[in-house]
Amino acid sequence: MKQKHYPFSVAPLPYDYDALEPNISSDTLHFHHDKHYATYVNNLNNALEQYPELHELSLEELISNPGAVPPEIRTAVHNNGGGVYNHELYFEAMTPKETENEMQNLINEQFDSMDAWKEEMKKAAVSQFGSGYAVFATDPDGNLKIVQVANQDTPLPMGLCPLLLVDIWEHAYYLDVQNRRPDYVDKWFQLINWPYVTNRYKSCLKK
Ligand code: MN3
Repeated sequence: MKQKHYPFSVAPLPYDYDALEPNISSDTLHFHHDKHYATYVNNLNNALEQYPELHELSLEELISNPGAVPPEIRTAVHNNGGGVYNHELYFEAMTPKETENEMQNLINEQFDSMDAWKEEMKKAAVSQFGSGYAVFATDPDGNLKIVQVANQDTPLPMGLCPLLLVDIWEHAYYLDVQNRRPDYVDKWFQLINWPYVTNRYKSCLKK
C-alpha cells in the first residue's frame, strides 16, 4: 500500500462501480466506497487536524503504534485509520477479471489445498460475531494465517501483514443478499485479485 500521510484522500475505486456485478452490485459499491469508506477518511483527517506532529506518519505507522498517538484521539485514529486501511485493501484486492492464482502452491503447502483454504476463510468470515473482517495474512517469515478481526481492527499489532480480506460488516452485502453472509462470501471468492495478493505477499516478507 502507498505510504501516504495526512491529509488522507479517498482513493478511487480501481474499477467501475458496476464492474463486480452480479456478485456485488453498483448500489452496494456506491454506498460502501462513497459513504462508508469516505467517512473513515474524513473522520481520520478531522482527528489528526490539530496534531501537526502526526502529519508525516503513514497510515500503517499510525495504526501500528498507538503509543505515538495522543490518548484523546487514540480511539478515533484506531477506528478510522483501521477503517481506511481495511477498506483500501478490500477494494484493491477485488477485480472483475479472472486472475491466475500464483499463491496456489504456497497455499497448497500450508493449507493442504485451495478448497481447505477457502473453507477456513469462509468459516472465519461466517463465524465472526458482529462486524469485522476475515483476513488472510502472512508473518515476516512467510507463514500464512487466516485470522478474524472485529470492527476496524487490523492484524498489524499481531505482527501479521494482511494480504487479502473480506469485509463482513452488513453494509458490504445487505443490499445484495440481505442476511445471507455465506452467499456473499461465496460471491467474494470469485472476485479475488490474486496478482495483487501475490505482490503484497512479496512486499510483506522480511527484506
Ligand atoms: Mn466496509
